[in-house]
Amino acid sequence: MLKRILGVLHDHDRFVITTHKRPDGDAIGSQLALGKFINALGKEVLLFNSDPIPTTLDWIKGSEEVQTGNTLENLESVSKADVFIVVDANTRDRLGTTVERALDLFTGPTLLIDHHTAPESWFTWMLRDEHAAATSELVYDLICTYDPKMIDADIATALYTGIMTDTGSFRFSTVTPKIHQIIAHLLECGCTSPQVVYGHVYENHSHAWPRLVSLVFRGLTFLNEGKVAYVTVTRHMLDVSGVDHGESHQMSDLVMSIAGVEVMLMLTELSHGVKASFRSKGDHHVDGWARTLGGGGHQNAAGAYIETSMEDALDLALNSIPDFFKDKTTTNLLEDDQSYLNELIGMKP
Ligand SMILES: [Mn+2]
Repeated sequence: MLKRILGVLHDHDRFVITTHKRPDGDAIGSQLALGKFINALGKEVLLFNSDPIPTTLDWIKGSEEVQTGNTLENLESVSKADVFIVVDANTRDRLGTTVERALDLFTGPTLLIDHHTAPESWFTWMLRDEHAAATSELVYDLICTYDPKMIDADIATALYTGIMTDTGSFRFSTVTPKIHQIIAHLLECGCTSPQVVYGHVYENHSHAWPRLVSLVFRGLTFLNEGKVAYVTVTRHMLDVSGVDHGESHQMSDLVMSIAGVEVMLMLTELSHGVKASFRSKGDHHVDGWARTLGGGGHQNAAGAYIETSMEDALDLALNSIPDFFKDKTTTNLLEDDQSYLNELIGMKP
């Protein structure tokens, strides 16, 4: 599979690489690393996104090359490209309206590199693994299959940032020995120090941030004996505190840090609807919960966009909780285990 994708890169000359709207560390990390790699192969690359890179990530080398507007120049590059590559997103509407519009001008083949479930069917080629910790892990594998020496300090830093952010700083269930081996290699390749990367991404809050935290946590609610917690971030709270909604998503880590909380829901009011963010620990599959609301994601982190008022979104989300928990608690024993238990019961005097 990796060789086949390298063949695609080898056989073409002009590439566009895009990623999802409101890009996160893995989106930008995998995009910049892949872009630099393809450049190093002597090919032309346009990095093109719907939304600008947030300040928590715009220090990564290469960020300044990412284009965001539907300018004539960008649209011309998209229409003339040989291959359109999407990283860290697998549906058209995740790309945002700017990229969606540009994609209308593109008639060539498309390549998906991603670790989310259920991709749309319009991709010509796919490098995907839903068990991968991050899209950056897949980009790492791709580059290393070509030549591990291609990983320079900039690529290493971009990939490190992607893996760090998508693993919750190396603590999610997706973290394997292989992930730590990759990280060891990235550090050997001259990756920026972990402390500096973490500082840029997570220790970068505005002075308005604690005001928002206090407003949001006043409304923190526990359900199911404290196993489920939810918070709402309203437009009003954002306005009063002066925090941009892009910064508010880190609230979910604070909620998950409360003892006993296994599942978290955060609803953030946007201009035309509500963004629902789900987080969980262990075996609670929140992607199922997100799917009932038209979204998706991973086992322990998922999201949905609900086009209603905050009140209705909260109703919809909370009404789907009981099913969600029922699904997880009524899991039947495996047939073998059940017959073993039956045997034990049969052996009772
Ligand atoms: Mn990702």
